[in-house]
Amino acid sequence: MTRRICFVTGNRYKFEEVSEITRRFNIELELCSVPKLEVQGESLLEIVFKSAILAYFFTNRPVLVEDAGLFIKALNGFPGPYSSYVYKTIGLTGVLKLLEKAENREACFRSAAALAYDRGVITGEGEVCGYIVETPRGTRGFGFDPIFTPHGEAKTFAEMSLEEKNRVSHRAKSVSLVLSKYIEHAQTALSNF
Ligand code: ITT
Repeated sequence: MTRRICFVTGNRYKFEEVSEITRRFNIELELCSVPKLEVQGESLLEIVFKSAILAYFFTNRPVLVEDAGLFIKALNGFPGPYSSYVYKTIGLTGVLKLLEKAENREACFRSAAALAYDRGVITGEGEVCGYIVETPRGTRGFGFDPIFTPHGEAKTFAEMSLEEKNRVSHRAKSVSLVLSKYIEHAQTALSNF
């Protein structure tokens, strides 16, 4: 049985990445036609949890929300929850400038995902750590992809195919966790029927 869920995002690259993951679970992903309401919160998890409930209120169908950020060690975790704003304002060049004198270039992408449906909200988190390269490389993906290389890899995210990025990414981890719990819950519900 093919299930359908809708994904609230304004980012088409994210939609493509997440579609590739949902296909592995035999789930068809659709773009939700509701605006993404980002509630202020302490953590990514808190934000997606609240956003997913709000989205479910509007759609009344299984709805997925995901939020991510880049946390740079030498900058005490900055830009973290401000990643979108930092990307739009100082961009890759600005971030590289902030790291000019840094000896430690380690950074982690973190992601939180939440799926709201008629039985509640399922959440999951994912992380991938690596380092910020000195010069941007690659043309694929979005955001900070050209300046981030995961540990154990030679390519930046922007040099990887979508499948390669999804093998290690923060988003693939959080979304896969949520989807496996969702399938498990749905199967339990059927067997209890
Ligand atoms: P939504 O509409 O889904 O919110 P968004 O682009 O605003 O899409 P996020 O809030 O999840 O995405 O992420 C905030 C920023 O963090 C995003 O604009 C990117 O600059 C950066 N970012 C998040 N995930 C990334 C990834 O996988 N690769 C590169 N940059 C990423």
